Amino acid sequence: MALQATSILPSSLSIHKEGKSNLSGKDTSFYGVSFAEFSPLVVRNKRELKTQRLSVGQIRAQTAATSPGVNQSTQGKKTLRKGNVIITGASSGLGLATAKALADTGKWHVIMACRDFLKAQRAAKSAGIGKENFTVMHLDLSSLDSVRQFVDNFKRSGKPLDVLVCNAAVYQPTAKEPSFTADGFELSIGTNHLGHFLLSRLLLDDLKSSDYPSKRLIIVGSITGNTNTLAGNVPPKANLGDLRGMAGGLSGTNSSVMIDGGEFDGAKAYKDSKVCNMLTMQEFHRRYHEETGITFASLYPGCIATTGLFREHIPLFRLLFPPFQKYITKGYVSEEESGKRLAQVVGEPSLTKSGVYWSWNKTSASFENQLSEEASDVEKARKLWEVSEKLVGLA
Ligand code: NDP
Ligand code: PMR
Repeated sequence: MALQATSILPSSLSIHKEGKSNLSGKDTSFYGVSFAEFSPLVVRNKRELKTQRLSVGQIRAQTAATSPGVNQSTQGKKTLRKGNVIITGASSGLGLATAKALADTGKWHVIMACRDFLKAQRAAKSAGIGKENFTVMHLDLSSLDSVRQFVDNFKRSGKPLDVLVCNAAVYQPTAKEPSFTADGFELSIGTNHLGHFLLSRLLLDDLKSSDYPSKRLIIVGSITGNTNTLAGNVPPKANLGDLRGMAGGLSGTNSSVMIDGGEFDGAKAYKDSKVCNMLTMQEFHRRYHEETGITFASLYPGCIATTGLFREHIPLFRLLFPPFQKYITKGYVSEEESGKRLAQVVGEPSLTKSGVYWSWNKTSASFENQLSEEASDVEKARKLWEVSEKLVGLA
């Protein structure tokens, strides 16, 4: 009996090894490819079979069952099933544009994890996202209870989780006084970092047990948190210091509301939160990539100067920022283009490498970018992880 190579697809994929996906380099439609495109996966001889550590009996058993991550059509043609991707903050800007880009392929079902249910529904509708391609689920990242509730609801839905995108953020550049999350953390760090930290930790097992060929956890970073760039040197600069404020709970009662223990500064708190996002991605990579095969990635999608992120900035800034980025720094990207970029990090077969901070050059080609010294500090990442675990009640 001829062995059906297709029946052992997932155990054959070598996507767990950094930068060595054995998916065809030419294949740009990873989502929904026909099986012929996975030709390197064919088991050719007994020795290969041995390395797969599968007996013929096991293979027969797997042949009979549905192949993981795969649907069989009535014509017998096998295609990858629709991927399920959760995107936080998909009600506007980058998150919405990414949801649109993924939904338009017909190969993804997008779970829009948003704090304002109606806004998200309306946004999806006006973006033209087909009803069958998205679900809105309530998530308020500024409440750890809400994060836990969201995770429970998602688990109860019975859907597999293939990709998680931590995209939502708040930016308070003009705030004179700090504001706080439901749990009493300074709002920017609490929402952008701690909410996502808990969410990712609670959903890690779901990602791990997904049978999708490439599962990913993506946390959106930014150039402004990286002090090895011009943009990252515009004051106030990101700096987590020795994390003394964070260790004190960021509540402002017995300690500072800022991670480094300094005076409140909304713009700095946002940039610090982006450093936390990039450090967290790398710490996930170090702790879990080998064991789980999950790809952990971060990115700077370009300067999307028109989004709601700048809603609290003064009107003059909002007027001048887009032309400044378009014509002076040339760092500007449209929301649509940024969505396509993040969608690549979600699903492109060429971007399976884990532990990478992706950026795009002037011709919109992706490349592995360098993080600043602080954003790639291994010891700081470990410490941040441990302090964050305590604050969100995981340790
Ligand atoms: P937007 O303000 O358009 O999007 C942010 C999203 O986060 C909104 O959907 C918002 O919801 C949501 N959000 C805010 N607070 C919460 C919360 N407590 N719970 C759940 N969702 C919440 O900004 P962008 O699209 O620009 O930002 C998206 C990501 O891109 C951020 O991580 C940002 O740091 C990053 N980024 C942006 C750049 C830019 O130039 N704009 C550059 C580099 C990175 P709601 O719609 O209800 O307000
Ligand atoms: Mg910046 C190559 C130059 C470059 C780029 C790519 C950005 C991106 N910025 C650049 C340069 C400069 N900016 C310079 C020279 C200045 C001084 C005039 C400047 C100023 C500036 C301000 C006041 N830039 C800003 C602000 C903001 O309030 C934005 C911010 O920091 O949000 C946190 C911002 C940004 N500049 C960027 C990007 C991507 C942002 C916004 C969003 C983000 O990082 O998430």
